[in-house]
Amino acid sequence: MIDSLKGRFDKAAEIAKRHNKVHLFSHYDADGICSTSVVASALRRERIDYDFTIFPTLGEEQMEVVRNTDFECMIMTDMGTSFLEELGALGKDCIVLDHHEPLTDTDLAHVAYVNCHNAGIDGSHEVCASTMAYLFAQSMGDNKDLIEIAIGGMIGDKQHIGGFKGVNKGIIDEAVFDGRIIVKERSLIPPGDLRTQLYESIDPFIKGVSGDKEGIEALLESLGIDDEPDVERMEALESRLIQMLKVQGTSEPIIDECTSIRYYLPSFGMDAERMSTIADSCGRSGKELYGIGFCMDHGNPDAERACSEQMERTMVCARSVTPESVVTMGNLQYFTNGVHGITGTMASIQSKYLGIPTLPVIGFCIEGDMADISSRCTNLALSLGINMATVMKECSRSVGGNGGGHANAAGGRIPADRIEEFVHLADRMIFEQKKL
Ligand SMILES: [Mn+2]
Repeated sequence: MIDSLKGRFDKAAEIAKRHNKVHLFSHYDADGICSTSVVASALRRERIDYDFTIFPTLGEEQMEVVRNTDFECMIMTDMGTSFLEELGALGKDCIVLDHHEPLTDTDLAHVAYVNCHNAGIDGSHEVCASTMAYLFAQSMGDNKDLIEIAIGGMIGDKQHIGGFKGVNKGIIDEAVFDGRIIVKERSLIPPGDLRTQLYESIDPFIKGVSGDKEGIEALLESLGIDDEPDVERMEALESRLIQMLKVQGTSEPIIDECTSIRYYLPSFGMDAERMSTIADSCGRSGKELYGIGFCMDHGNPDAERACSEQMERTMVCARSVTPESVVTMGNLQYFTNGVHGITGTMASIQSKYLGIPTLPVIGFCIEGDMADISSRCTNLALSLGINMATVMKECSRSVGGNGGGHANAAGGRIPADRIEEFVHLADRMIFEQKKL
């Protein structure tokens, strides 16, 4: 089915090749940073110069930045679907590679729009922006090696959970066959420096381990583990961690999802989940230059340092989410967080590991008179009929903001003084969704 998009990718590549310089716009998460890096690498090989701007979201303010940026051609990845008309109105060459649900499928004169949804392919589970960027790169030239970067976006968007599917699976299988990616055994915690992996573990978030240095030391000591544990001790550690997850109330399917196959990236010399985390942390902490450099050059010490700093901030925030700080309503849970770029991660932790699994989680981050919203819900909540993309879109609009995303992970931006009103509308809408 992806073949039906080939013409669109070829047209996009043809447009890009007409220019000496292209401006890239994308999202600050792993998928945004990795898709930008894939596109930038493909452009660099064609000797096309590039510049980039990374946004936390795409709203009116960011569109103003786009309008004021000097370029003749731009490529937007991981966003743009909700602003196609506005992009067309710029009268410049715009290429949009997105996987979010399309509000329109316009054939605008200056916009080359490629979205997997237009070929009937699910953009929540089997194609992310990095997949789209990878396919675009193949229309630009022989760029199969860029899969080592694209996989970071797939993992960042959680599309590897339960095994890669559909288009992603086809691409990953080919890369594994070609030896560009090495498949390793399943494990709960990614391979790498043990203490770092335990400390920075978000998926799974384990109380008394994640972000807890003393907890980790006590745990390792109780199992007689030092720096280089043998297989047997690693197995004992893994069983203990699973037991801890069960005690904190994490469901079996979620534990099973976390115990995923590991992909080793030879040019990075690290596990793909680790690579994804570094790209994500750099993007979210405003160090996109390091993140993109790290992806394109297959390593960067500044990016690794930025990652530890961001993970430290994330862990402090994650540990601050306590039952007392979360408001539970009949059909949702919500909290407010003061640190930018972390709310989505906190919502995800609350949804999967700490909160009530049937209730979607909404996190607000207030900045000035606006509030950024990140929402998450579990597969269990999805199975009840909940769709957070609709909730974010409709309820944000009702209070004078905008929003959208995926059924299980969506966001928005609204006036901060209308949060109360927003949560009541959302609570009502989720109740209605469950009835259908
Ligand atoms: Mn994405």
